[in-house]
Amino acid sequence: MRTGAKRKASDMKLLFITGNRHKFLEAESILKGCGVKIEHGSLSIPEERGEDCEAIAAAAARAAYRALKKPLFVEDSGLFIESLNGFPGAYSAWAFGKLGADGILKLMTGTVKRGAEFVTAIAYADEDGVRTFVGACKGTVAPMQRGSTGFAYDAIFVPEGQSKTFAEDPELKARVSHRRMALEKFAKWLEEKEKS
Ligand code: ITT
Repeated sequence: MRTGAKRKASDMKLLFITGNRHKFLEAESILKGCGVKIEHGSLSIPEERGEDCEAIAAAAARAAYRALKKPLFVEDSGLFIESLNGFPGAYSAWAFGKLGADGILKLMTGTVKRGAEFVTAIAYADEDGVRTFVGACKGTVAPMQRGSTGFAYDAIFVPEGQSKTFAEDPELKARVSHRRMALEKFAKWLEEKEKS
């Protein structure tokens, strides 16, 4: 028998497996606006190594579904900095733990080229397999940390066409972030799935 995946999206409480509370709260708020309710789940799944957030998220969703046997989604994200050849990218969590945002700024000392992109890959798994939804937000790396909201690299990332960092303007982040872009695609797909 099908489980949560066949219920109406508006009735569903989808399981989001993540160890990052900030990600969960942002996703909860964005998806609520799309009529999708989520619940938090924790599961220790060894993360696949690689540079591609989409492939990492897909592997994690597959492993989590194999373990829990219920519809769920995971997210893999990263900040890809042009002048650092995409670093920290899919290694963002690790790099933040080792260097922090200031360590990344130090690597960029004297760098005029400040382009960067935040990427989020959502992977949803159910009995039909895995679907992925990728969102991106282009911007620049600020010369110093600014702002006090959000998490990790929010204080050094300024989205394209803006002057404030994500950490200075959480409402801006909620409107234009990589996470919003991926989750909106995901919510749209869930809605279509419900209709079919
Ligand atoms: P889970 O894998 O358990 O979901 P995680 O934090 O380890 O949590 P990732 O492997 O996807 O998740 O690491 C992404 C890292 O990228 C995250 O820990 C932050 O350092 C950074 N990051 C991702 N999204 C961000 C955002 O919106 N703002 C600031 N930093 C972000």
